Amino acid sequence: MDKIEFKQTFIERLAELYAMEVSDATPIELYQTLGSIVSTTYTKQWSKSWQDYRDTKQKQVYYFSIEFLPGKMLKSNLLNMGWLEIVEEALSELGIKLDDLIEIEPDMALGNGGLGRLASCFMDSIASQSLPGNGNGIRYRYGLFKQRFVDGHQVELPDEWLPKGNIWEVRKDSKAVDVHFGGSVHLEEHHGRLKPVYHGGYTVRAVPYDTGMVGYKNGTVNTMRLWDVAIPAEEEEHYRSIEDRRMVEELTSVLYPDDSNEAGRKLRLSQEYFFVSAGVQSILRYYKNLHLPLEQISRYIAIHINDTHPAMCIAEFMRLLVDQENLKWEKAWRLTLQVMSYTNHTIMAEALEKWSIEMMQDVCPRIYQIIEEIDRRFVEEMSTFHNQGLIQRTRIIQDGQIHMAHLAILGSHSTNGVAKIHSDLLKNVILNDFYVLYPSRFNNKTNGIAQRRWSQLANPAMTKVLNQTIGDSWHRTPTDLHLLMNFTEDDEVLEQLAAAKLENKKRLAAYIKEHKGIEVSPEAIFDVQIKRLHAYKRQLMNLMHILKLYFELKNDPKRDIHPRVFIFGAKAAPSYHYAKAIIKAINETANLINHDPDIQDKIKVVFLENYNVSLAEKIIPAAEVSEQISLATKEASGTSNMKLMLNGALTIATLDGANIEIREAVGEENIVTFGLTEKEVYRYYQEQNYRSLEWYHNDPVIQRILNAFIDGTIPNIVNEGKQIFDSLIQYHDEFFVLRDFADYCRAQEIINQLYQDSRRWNQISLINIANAGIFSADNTVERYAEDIWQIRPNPSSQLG
Ligand code: DL6
Repeated sequence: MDKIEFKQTFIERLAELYAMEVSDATPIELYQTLGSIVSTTYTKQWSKSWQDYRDTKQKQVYYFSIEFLPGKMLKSNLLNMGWLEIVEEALSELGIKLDDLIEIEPDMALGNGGLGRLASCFMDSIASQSLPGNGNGIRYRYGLFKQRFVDGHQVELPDEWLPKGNIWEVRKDSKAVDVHFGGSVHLEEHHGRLKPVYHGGYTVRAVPYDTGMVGYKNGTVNTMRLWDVAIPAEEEEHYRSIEDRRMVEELTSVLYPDDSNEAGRKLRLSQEYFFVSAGVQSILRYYKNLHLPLEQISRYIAIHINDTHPAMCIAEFMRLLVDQENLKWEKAWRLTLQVMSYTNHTIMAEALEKWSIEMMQDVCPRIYQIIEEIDRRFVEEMSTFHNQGLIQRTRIIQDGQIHMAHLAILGSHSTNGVAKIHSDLLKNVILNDFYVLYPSRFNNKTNGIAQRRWSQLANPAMTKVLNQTIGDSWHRTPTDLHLLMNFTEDDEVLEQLAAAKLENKKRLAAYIKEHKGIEVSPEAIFDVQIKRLHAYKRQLMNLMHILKLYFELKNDPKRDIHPRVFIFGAKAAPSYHYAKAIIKAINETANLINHDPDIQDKIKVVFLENYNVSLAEKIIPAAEVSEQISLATKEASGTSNMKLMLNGALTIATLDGANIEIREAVGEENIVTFGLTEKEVYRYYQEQNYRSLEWYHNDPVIQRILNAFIDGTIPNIVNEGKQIFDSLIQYHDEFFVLRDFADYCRAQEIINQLYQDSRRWNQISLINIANAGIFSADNTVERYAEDIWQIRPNPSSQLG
């Protein structure tokens, strides 16, 4: 569509939808009109992609994830359709600013952080690589809470994103399936086979809402299917009371209900079974419509289990094959293993899910029976070859608990970690027993990011320089960014990139002024830590370094440091009180420092509220320092490290997660590393000889800083300050903050020095951009497609 055609279509569509002219329409009406044109256009390609997959019976992958964090989709759809520039210009000729319409779109936040954003990056790249792939998740009515700060405390407000309208989704009642919960099940002999007989319980209807995942200029549009719940008309009589109805509605009401209590945990487990059962049933229905032998299903279908939340896919698939399709257990199990694969995203014990037997029996009794049988057969089979210790450690049911990671590993053909160090830790430490049993199942797939969103969409200023310098082949082939390495000595290019960065910094400075009332200088170093608030990510260490600088400047206002703005963005889980204490401490420190005239604006601290995908898109292009400072071994991969690097930030990093691969990519002189290594951390664990108290007593700098949390230096944090102080001293500093602190300060000083030499700094920035291509999710999903899912690009896509 050219500009004139688009303008004509826009005017006509606005008239059709609202009987209005452009001059009378509100931004919402204009946004809806644009959304309608975009979605009706790609709908043709959407059904074509789907028909291609079905008619040519291509193998498809279904990516099951309890979280998806797509953010806003209008601009990325426009980019992927190749329309962005034309639409921007055409709208401007009609007196409309595209950015104003984009502001209206809700930021779709059906996820907490890394895992959900990764799922959405993968959706983009799977479509962009013309791969037949679908998402499967939950259509939560409330997204992740909206974060507000009240007196420095995090307050959570509901994120009602749907009333504003979701122009991208299509409800498909004809594709609904029923999911049964509760009651009890016993087995009865029927024609020589044991069949389950269900008593009681209740049935809900799962209704899919499909959203098109538009590939990058390749005519492919895949599907992200999110399930909502409804009461089946024929079951109405069972849901008479408001209480009963509320129980059903709650199933898809909120993301991660509070699992600090029994009711919250039960709801969470019910959510997991709900989207698993709905998704697996609809896959099987599709497959049966292909009229292929069930025995061949793994040639056509792959199911991916994203973290353990969808691990019940394994038992649900077995249930359908055995109970419904009458397959023998052994054959069904073989097929299940071939179809399923699993990604582990964390080694943090608290995130490795376990459910009590009672709760699973209560929520989905037949699934429990199947898991019990999987476990029984595993123990029986292994007893011939392996020792009891190993079997007891790896079995699924232990001490009245069902270990979901064990189910995911034993019931799938592939288990992968998300960065080299993480995958190695899984093999050699965390899941070593499983690795001993099934070495060939383990592999690594380092994470990747949707690089077009994080460069072309988020950072047009940098994109323009790159396009002028190396052409635009990197849009489709991100490793072509490497061509930029030819310009490390080219002052003009270095200065153009620096000018783009400055432009982005000015924009962020204006945003900070508008939203926080804080004046920051675009000439200062913009130092960024953006990620969930968690003790292992050590936002606290960043805060301690800020306090160190503060005290030094108070002592010696002439101390030579380049002005720096420390920018934070992070949400803490609502029941994670320690993380909330750190938020409060950062906010109070910000207040203290930002208003202290002695500091002469040499340091500023800014905690931006409500960190989400849209805010990340504002912060990342302006960042110069990327804080990736988790305790080595604890961050599975990280992905903000990749996004920030792609935008030319220098990483200050521990040797953790994908930081290690970033160091390999850019070379040691273009990243600043510090801190304990994996080996050193494990040595401390083995020898149990880390005494944080000694580090406090022996280091006056640490002492001064920690005392500030409890002696009133940082105002208004009596309880939070004590909690933080105690975590480091009384509770032994679980994440070695004090141990790594001095080395972190050394690394920070290197950054301060490097910044003095602007040419060298600009070169480092360029080298980071040039080497970011390997972290494209296009690349990552290709590896999944070849090694794990065995799916191929659609031959009839425009790129296939
Ligand atoms: O793999 C995506 C992302 C990683 O980059 C992060 O390092 C990891 O923390 C995150 N894991 C999770 C799992 N839940 N927890 N905790 O979000 O996955």
